[in-house]
Amino acid sequence: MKTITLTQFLIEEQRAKGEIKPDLRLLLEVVARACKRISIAVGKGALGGVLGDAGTSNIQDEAQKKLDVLSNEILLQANAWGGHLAGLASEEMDEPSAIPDEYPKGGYLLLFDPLDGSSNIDVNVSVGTIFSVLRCPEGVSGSEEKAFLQPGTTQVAAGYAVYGPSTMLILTVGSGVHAFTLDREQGSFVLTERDMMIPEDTKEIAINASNERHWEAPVQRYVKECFEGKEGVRGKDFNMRWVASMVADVHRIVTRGGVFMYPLDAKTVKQGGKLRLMYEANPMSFIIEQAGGVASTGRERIMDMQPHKLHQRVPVIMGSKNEVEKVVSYHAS
Ligand code: AHM
Ligand code: MG
Repeated sequence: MKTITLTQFLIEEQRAKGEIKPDLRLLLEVVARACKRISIAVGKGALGGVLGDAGTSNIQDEAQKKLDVLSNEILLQANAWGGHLAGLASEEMDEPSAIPDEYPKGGYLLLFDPLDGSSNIDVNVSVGTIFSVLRCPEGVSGSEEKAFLQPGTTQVAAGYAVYGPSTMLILTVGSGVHAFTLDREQGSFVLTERDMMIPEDTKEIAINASNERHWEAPVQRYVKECFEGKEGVRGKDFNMRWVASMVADVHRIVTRGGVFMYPLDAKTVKQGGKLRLMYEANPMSFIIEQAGGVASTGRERIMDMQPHKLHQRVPVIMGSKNEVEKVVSYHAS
């Protein structure tokens, strides 16, 4: 098989479609390099002394793991000097981070969840990095929150790295979704699947079912009907999977179909949902839509939402087209 590395893929895409200019290519390569470093740190586990709590908490009052803090540092350091960014924002930082004065600034904004699913770190279950790339609006500094408050439809690129049995990078620049697998011996990401497509139908749902009593009626109805299986109105058996790492659950769905739901519930209604719009829901929605799926809050397309704050939360229902549309139709009725 002919090996196509991430660099070669990005250059060839630019030649063919003109979408990946050198500064965007640099950005994506730098993010990929940072993900390699995070993959190495995650892979060392207890041997690297990186497991356990950092003893600090983030703006959402969640206890930070040592690897949350380390992954954030790796992404910040990697992206500081290249001259491609105007600013960065992260789940683990209260405010956007400016590019240090000694380095030139570029036209892009990078948002990330440095280590998603971090409750899984200490039990050796897959975690990941999620990222979203925006353009910095004219006349606004990339260290200001307002620069980042753009709907998901304006994303230039998005992706995630999943640190599982193998490390993979899944990427879109708005023309399909492509998968790269880390060749650990060579140290490079190699293209392993082009144009991933999510099947429109599925028999697999992903939801934290312990919240059932807190969900809204449309989600309760949908999940109940799935669980009734062959004997119920759906007339087929459904399977359920919940890793509690959005990256791992979404990766399964991008690979073989399914529906991922972290819907609005009575516990999170005040804050608008559990997952974060800017660096979790939007980039994952971009990937899902580019792979032929649908991503909704139940009431509107996630990527159409006009954000009003950086750490905004949002209900998330995404994955196989026909199933997500069914959940949305239950909300409408
Ligand atoms: P994190 O970014 O702090 O890790 O939180 C987000 C994670 C998602 O990866 C996952 O889908 C969800 O939280 C799991 O939540 P729960 O523990 O309520 O099932
Ligand atoms: Mg997360």
